[in-house]
Amino acid sequence: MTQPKSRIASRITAPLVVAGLAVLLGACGNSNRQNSLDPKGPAAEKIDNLFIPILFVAIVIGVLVIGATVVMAIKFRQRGGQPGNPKQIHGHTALEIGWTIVPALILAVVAVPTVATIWDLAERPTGPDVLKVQADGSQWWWQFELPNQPMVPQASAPVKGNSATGPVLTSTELHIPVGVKVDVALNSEDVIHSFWVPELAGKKDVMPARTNHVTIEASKPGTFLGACAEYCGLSHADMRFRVIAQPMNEWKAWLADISGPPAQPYTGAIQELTTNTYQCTNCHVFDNVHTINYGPNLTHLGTRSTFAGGTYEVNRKNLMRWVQDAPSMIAMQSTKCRIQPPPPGVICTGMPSFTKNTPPGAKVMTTEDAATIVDYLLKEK
Ligand code: HEC
Ligand SMILES: [Cu+2]
Repeated sequence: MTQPKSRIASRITAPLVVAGLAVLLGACGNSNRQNSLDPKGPAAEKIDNLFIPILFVAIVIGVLVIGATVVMAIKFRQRGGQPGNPKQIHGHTALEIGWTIVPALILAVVAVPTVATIWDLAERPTGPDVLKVQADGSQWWWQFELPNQPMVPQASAPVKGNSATGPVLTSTELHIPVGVKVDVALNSEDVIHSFWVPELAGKKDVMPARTNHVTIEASKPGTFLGACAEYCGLSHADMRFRVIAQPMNEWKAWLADISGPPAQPYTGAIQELTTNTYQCTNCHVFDNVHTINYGPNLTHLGTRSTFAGGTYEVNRKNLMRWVQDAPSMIAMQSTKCRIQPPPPGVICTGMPSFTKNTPPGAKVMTTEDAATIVDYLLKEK
């Protein structure tokens, strides 16, 4: 005995729909810490306050339109024994004016708070209490620069590379004080990225050769997850960052630490390995001396919980693999630059491999040397 096709189909469809719904609803949990409907700061709150009422307007209109369509389709469906076409009508002036004016009015009403919010959010905060931060997006990591500013506590004695002489540079993790407006200037070193911390503010494009601004502020202490929100290459999903909001005194202590000299002496074996042997210093600094650099500032790396665009936890295993062969841990690098030698015309950017595709002038890295470097980095608190 064979079953009708439609019954077989419905037997497959039902579990599929249930499974789909489970996956969909699973994504709705509040715990992902990237929920723009759970705002933790004034900018995100303003967006939420605009979104929710407009969502309800849209739901009402949606239900009315879809409801009317379904009713019409049932009521005026072709019934058996009826001639082909229903009665044809042409033009109904009152109806047509009505369905033009009503949506126009609804849109006009919705536009008022929308435009007001856009203007409100575009306004850059001013005054001595505003913290100014520079965020630089590169494929695929973020650098944060806290320039010398009145809020930055000046060290009493000049310390090499500290905030008294240069900007405070860090990557992947941006610390901000709670309840302070942070004016983030955004630049890209390469392609278009987008800066988004859903619980704190809306998205803002990060462009090459143009500076955009976004204001973030956290009402409470916490860690807020951010991500690049503009597709920027195969490793786009690994271009994450986190904003860590701390009470003012804690933040000042963090700033003093992060802008201070390295925790351990940067001399002897570690200096030799990172400058001459492997030339890490072509792209990185280890001693907080701020010249503009191609790669992240590695001073105090051990204070961070993640590295490489927030993709990997700072631990021995991950760093050992990274320091020797970083491209194998970056999705887009894997397609081009892991091959030795790289295909003609391919420009390898980012962190090079020191075991597979060693940069000219550098040695092929030994495990012992990698361990020395990683041990140093992990202690760099
Ligand atoms: C050609 C430039 C270049 C050289 C040379 C280089 N790096 Fe990097 N490195 C980078 C770039 C760019 C990144 C960021 C890439 C990313 O996150 O995808 C990076 C990231 C890192 C990170 C992660 C830091 C963070 O904040 O995410 C560590 C650790 C690191 N490099 C260590 C080293 C060590 C140790 C050496 C020498 C053995 C070295 N690098 C040599 C360019 C370089
Ligand atoms: Cu990006």
